[in-house]
Amino acid sequence: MIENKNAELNELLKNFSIDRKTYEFQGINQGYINDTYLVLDNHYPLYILQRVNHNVFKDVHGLMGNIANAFQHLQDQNYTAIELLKTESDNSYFKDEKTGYWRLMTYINNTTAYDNATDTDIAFEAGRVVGKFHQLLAEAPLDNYVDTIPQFHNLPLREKQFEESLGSAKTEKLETAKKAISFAKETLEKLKILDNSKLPLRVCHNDTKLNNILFSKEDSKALCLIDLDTIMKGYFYFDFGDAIRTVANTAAEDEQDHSKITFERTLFEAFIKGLDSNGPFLYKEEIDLLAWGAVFMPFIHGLRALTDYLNDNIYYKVSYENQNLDRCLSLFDFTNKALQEIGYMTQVIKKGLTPKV
Ligand code: GN1
Ligand code: MG
Repeated sequence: MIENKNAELNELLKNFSIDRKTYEFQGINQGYINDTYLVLDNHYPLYILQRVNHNVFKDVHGLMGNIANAFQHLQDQNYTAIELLKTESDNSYFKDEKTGYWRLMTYINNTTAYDNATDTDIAFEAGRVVGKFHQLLAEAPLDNYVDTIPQFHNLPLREKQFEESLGSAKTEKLETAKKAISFAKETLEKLKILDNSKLPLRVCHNDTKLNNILFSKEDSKALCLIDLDTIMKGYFYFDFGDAIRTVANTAAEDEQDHSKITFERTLFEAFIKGLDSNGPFLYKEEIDLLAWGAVFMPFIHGLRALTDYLNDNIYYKVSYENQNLDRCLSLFDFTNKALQEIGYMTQVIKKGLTPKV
């Protein structure tokens, strides 16, 4: 079976402009969406090969265009560039009739990613590199970016999908998820105060959880952001909140023991310092809403996980039946903890970040 898979993947690689060799492959089972393999030559890692989930990403051509556009701006001595390897016909991805869309990227050696921040240096570096990403993309023309998942972080849309799942879910599931459902309803009401109308749209990453940041094993510096499928227009608080839900929280996204879930103030403060180390790049209106991002993002992810649980796991890959519910409960617990820190976060943000004028 594995032999077959290797042969299949080697066959696929023949479509890319790289040395003709027999490569080895290691599956990377971290993501919930795409299939990812490390490509090795004689045990030495060279590339990352990915099949893009076409069920989730309808416009792969547009998605790859977004990445290529962003790469043109993500050039800086403090930001490590990733490259896309071209196909034999000079494309940035290959479409296989049977298995779908594939892309190949350079693997950056001696790097690692963290699920949680274990110390303030990691949190600082995460803040610095998320800020750098935004600073470099601040001047990028927005019209060049298509919406790879339309309304990805749009709460009214996620609310509608949640309502629909309530209508079709099995009675046992509605019962099991009772607490989560009532927290969702309450919090949806609270978040109605969020007003995006004064915020500038930016090119965002839209999936800035900590393990999408690559760190150097040599000097522990954050190098760049990976997993670029959701690069598209958005608001800065999306990227801020998605980072905070994993940087300031020391527990896993599907942690079942909620006593382990904490909002770590020292990690939050270090992240803000890291953001600020880039100099001012955010407008006052964005800074004013930032603390809510740290509530909004864990909540919207929890809501999506809950919806998928009620829909019998049709969107996320799950490793056991109730994993989506566990993710939801853990994310909602952190949402609640972040809600209690709104006043504190607002103060730290106001003191720590200088608005761009
Ligand atoms: C999904 O597969 P992965 O981990 O890159 C999801 C993100 C979530 C993440 C974890 C396109 O990303 O929004 O942050 O799971 N991506 C998509 O919850 O839905
Ligand atoms: Mg992703």
